[in-house]
Amino acid sequence: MTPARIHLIFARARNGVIGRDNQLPWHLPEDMAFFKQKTAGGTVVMGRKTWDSLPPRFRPLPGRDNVVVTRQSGWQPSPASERVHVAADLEQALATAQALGQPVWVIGGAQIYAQSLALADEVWVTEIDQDFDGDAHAPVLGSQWQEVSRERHTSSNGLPFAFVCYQRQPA
Ligand code: FOL
Repeated sequence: MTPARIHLIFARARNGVIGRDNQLPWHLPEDMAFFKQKTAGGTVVMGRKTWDSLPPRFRPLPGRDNVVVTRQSGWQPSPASERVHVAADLEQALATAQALGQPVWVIGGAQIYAQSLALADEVWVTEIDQDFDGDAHAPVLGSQWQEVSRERHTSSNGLPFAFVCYQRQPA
């Protein structure tokens, strides 16, 4: 069996910010809809802080298997759910995710993105054309990453952004 492809997905401000105080710094419903549509039917892999940041009514993210990475040995998701798996590190999380046989989406946060980029095939970035204050930053995509598509939009609140797909160049 060929392992499922690993995708990263995040939204970032012009200055690289992805989060502030464990929340998204912006309100961008069009991007949330895009995130939901992209990850639907797949497996989402996230760090424990990202799990904590999800709105309780969307925890676990519905219609997707959820894998949470934490070093805390006794950690259990609340609410308990058949569709939540707990992993002790990223390697174990990706093994668990790949065994489910669906597309794998790494959904953050900053620590998990930084660790998983080297293992990813494709990265979907919502690039927001404005700087935001924050304390969590996107990983930097090196020159091996090539932009393969870009779709420009303006949100209902006037914020310009683009859905951009990057693929790793074959070595
Ligand atoms: N990727 C992108 N492109 N944008 C994001 O905002 C984003 N956020 C995270 C990871 N990757 C991202 C992590 N943070 C929800 C909330 C925060 C979050 C991820 C998801 C969430 O509530 N999602 C619901 C949709 C809610 C709605 O429709 O308003 C879901 O079902 O996916």
